[in-house]
Amino acid sequence: MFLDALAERYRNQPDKVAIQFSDDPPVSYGGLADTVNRTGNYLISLGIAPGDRVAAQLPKCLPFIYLHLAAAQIGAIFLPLNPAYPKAELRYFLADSGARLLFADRQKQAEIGAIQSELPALEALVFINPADSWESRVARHSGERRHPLPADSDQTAMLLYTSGTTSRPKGAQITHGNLTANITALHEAWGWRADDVLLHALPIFHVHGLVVALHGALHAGAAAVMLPAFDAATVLGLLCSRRFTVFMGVPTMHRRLYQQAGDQRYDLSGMRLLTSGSDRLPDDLFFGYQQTFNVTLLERYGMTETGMNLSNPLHGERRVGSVGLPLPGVSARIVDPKTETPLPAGEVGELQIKGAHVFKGYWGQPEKTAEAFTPDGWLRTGDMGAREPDGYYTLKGRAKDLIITGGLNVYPPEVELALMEHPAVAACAVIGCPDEEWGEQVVAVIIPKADAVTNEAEICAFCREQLAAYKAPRRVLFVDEFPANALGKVQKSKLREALCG
Ligand code: MCA
Repeated sequence: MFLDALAERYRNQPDKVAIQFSDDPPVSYGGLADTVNRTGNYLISLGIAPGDRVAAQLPKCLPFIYLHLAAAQIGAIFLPLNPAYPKAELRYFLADSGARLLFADRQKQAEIGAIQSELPALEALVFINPADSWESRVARHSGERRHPLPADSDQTAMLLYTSGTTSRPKGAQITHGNLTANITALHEAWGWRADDVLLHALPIFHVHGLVVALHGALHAGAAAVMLPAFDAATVLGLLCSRRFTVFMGVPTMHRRLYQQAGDQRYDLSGMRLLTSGSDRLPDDLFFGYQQTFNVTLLERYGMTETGMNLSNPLHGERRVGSVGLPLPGVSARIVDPKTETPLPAGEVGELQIKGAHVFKGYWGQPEKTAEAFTPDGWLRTGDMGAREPDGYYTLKGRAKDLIITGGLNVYPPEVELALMEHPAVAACAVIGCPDEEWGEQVVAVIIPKADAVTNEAEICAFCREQLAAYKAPRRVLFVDEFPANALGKVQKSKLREALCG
């Protein structure tokens, strides 16, 4: 399993650099092992047992990584939470998961300090200053691992919240076996090497940054240089430094790097691997990278519930507009959305996935889990696509109501639920409007109540109290009625045509 492979790296290359945050001294594989073991013993001293949920709402920092690896190592379930989640969302995730422990940024103490009294399962809320030395916090605990690593591949290692057509997010249970299958497939497909140096500019509260990027590097025994956040000028400068071999980003990041380059030409061909994912890579950006940076981006496709499924090849044709071929161990098919019968090459249908990397199910929601799979075990991705005769897949939109903005999924039902809490809103529909930088922007279309007095700024501010800022509408449009079909269902495609401009 992935933790056994990591333990091998700890033993075989203790002095090699594993992780380095730009402002901190580097952490070696031996140092990582010691601090993760101490953190695991620290969590046990706080009463954490296998199966318990340990949540962390922290900025991108070493304590977050130590807690993640330590929780997995002692058989607990790690719940990474976006620092942008306001108290309302945090309360939901903690209640739904039954988290026993939450590590949070001390800067949020005023905002969320009282939350513990509202959550009976939350036995401890530990505020930390991410800049403080975590090593000194756990120093009094043994640096020896006193417990065997989890051996049950079906044991849940992480809970990652994601939504779907329903309104509230669901906790996707990612198991030790899922992580192992995913990371070993990517290790093989992307040719990870111990002498790779990853430039890591992604958030680490999602699969992309935490698993595909960071686990990818650690599994290979490589080095991960962590930037606290993405900044185009900084990243472009570092990519040109020839210190790095791997970089992963979402299209919004790649767009900014491309814009940062302007009319200048750069040669990034020394980079071994540059990937794009979490949203569709626009064709102009694919070709723009070839002209401006002398590299061809490798586009891949994944989901929170599966990690990576399809990828353009490391060696071989990287096809513009395609998400490539099934990764090792992944089965993919295109089916008729109504009959679920497999479709021949070239025909558009729903993409379905099978493999050891596919998640266990949604936490506490057996019925939603059952809905996610066909009777014979294929995962319904909710993404529409087609398979070319030579096996390459292209995505053709979504069967589900979903907006992807800056590489983050926003589910309109979740935003609509928040909007309906506003006293001036009689009805609402949330749509995604195309945006060159973000891919899509969240737009709310509202039918106000009779004689209600409100405006766009007030509605946006209201949403930002309920939801993470990236989910809040960027624009609010007021209408008298919605286009509806014969069943009275709002036709969002007509709203997009009429209002997205
Ligand atoms: C930040 N803002 C956003 C987003 N991010 N608005 C819409 N969509 C976003 N994604 C807003 C903030 O709320 C803020 O608004 C303003 O932009 C500036 O905030 P800042 O944090 O400075 O934003 P940024 O630095 O410009 O962020 C852009 C970004 C970020 C770096 C592209 O969005 C990002 O890191 N995206 C990657 C997300 C990711 O890791 N996705 C993987 C999911 P205001 O000023 O009004 O407060 S996993 C997945 O999708 C699957 C598994 C897969 O295939 O990978």
